Amino acid sequence: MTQADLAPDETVVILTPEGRIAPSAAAEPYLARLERADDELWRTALRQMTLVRAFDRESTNLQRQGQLALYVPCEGQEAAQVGSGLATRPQDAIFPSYREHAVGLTRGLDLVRVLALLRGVTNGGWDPAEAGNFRNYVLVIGSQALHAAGYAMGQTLDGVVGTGDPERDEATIVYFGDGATSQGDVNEALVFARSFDSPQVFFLQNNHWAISVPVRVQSPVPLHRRADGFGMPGVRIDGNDVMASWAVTGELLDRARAGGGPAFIEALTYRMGAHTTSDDPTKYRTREEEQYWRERDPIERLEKHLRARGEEGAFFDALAEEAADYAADIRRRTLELPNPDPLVMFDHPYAEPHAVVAAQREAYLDFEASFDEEAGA
Ligand SMILES: Cc1ncc(C[n+]2csc(CCOP(=O)(O)OP(=O)(O)O)c2C)c(N)n1
Ligand SMILES: [Mg+2]
Repeated sequence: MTQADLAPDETVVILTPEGRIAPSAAAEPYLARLERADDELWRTALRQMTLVRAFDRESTNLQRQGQLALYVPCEGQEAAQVGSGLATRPQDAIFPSYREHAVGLTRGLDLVRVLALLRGVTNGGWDPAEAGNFRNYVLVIGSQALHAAGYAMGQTLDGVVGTGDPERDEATIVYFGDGATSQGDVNEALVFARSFDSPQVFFLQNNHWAISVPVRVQSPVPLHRRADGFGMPGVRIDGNDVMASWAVTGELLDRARAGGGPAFIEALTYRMGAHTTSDDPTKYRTREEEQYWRERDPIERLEKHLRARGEEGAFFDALAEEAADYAADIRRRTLELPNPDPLVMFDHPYAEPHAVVAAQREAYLDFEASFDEEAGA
């Protein structure tokens, strides 16, 4: 990864790493939208990014302390996620993979539900209807792209696309990673979306790694250019620039809601931490690369911008305090999550009784009973 990858002619950059508004040539079509944003929006964005980072670090600690089976960090990707999340409208449908905690926050998801999932005390995690239509996480790489494609086709069939009523028109946004672009599901979803001109935005977070496989192995060409082959616009953004993420996603979601069809966004970003808490990135990547991205931190650049705009220190102090309280509250509520009755896991795989599940349930009961026998012996 070099600066050349952020070539201004191909990448939408609005807020530089130094916190200055200096739009690249590719940003030109999105600048009118930027006029609609005010400092209040950017304060909201900074607040959400800061809360998620505190959540991320607290959750990593919880996993290390044996309180979670696994944690999937999103540190470094907050701008891509918060910017695009804030660009959605309440009626839109959001299909995440498993790292989109910050998008969830923008939609009103209580992030304790993510930790309930990773603590293994819930099967699905949350009810999307109560979480801003933020759908459930999936671990099968790329599968959500097809779920989203089907949902978006349904939005067209429901007649909620291109009605001209901005409160009514809907779109779907699906998040996936650079590794997922090699999956059949993602490619099939792109074909379907364009064939049916569904109201769907494909949001790729290119965090440069699929566990230990670098993105250059997934694709010899910049991934946003693949959109051309599917017949839809492909826009690359500086994914650590919350303004670029917000403006481009907003523009392409508007287009989709109006009946203009699907579009593809490649957000260039970086997974600062491990793939998950089961991974050790020191085995496959260099300190220099990590340092390069540390210097492009999405939160720091927005903070610099707001300070330059005259935001007082008291705002940042209050935010730091709020983030610490938020993390402490997440910890407390995670430790209080009730353990479900283990037999519940056999209740829902099928609507009707099923012989294999019944046998597994019996085997589990025998297993449990064996502890009583041991204790009695
Ligand atoms: C179908 C499938 N194949 C393999 C895996 C194992 N796996 C889990 S995460 C991952 C890498 C995904 O990388 P990417 O799409 O770039 O997403 P990121 O984790 O970087 O956000 C793989 C191969 C899986 N979960 N599902
Ligand atoms: Mg990746």
